Amino acid sequence: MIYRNARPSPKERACPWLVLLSTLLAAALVLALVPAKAPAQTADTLVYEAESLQETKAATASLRAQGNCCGISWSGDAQLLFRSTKAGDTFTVGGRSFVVPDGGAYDFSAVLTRAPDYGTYQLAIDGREIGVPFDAYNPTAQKTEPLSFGKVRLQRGSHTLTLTVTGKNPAATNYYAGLDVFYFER
Ligand SMILES: [Ca+2]
Repeated sequence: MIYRNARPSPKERACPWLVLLSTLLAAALVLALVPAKAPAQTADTLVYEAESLQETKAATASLRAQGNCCGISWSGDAQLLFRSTKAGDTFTVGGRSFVVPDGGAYDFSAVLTRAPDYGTYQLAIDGREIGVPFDAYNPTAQKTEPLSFGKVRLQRGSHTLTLTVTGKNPAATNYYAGLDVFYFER
């Protein structure tokens, strides 16, 4: 009768570790490939962080990048904060920081911030209003899901984005505005 040695050979002992190692490597690869919730920059999707549109053309009140705060984690860890104090306050940004590589029709959407001291405002691209005024009031600070503002036709080259405060919700304590990130999808 032949008795097989119950102890595994060194090669056999190594196998479970190899299997474990390959499983961990595979899991790490899968995690690395899981897409983020927001659209990613591709040939057909252009992504612009609002706070990176730093070439300011005009602003009637303080305009600056604001890092994560108030329990909100923004895309790129920042938003563009406009500390407007009245209806009619406006700013325009863009130019060299808002360049579209290929002309065409794009669906424009934006992640915006709502807060107790935020007003109502209208967005415009290249001076043309897009969508309806957005009421950014909310009893607590939070960012929105990507909100659709409709289609916009963009020529290849640089563009501008304008925000104009139109008023505020009666419950809002000020006229501030906060923009996180913009998406243009063909
Ligand atoms: Ca951002």
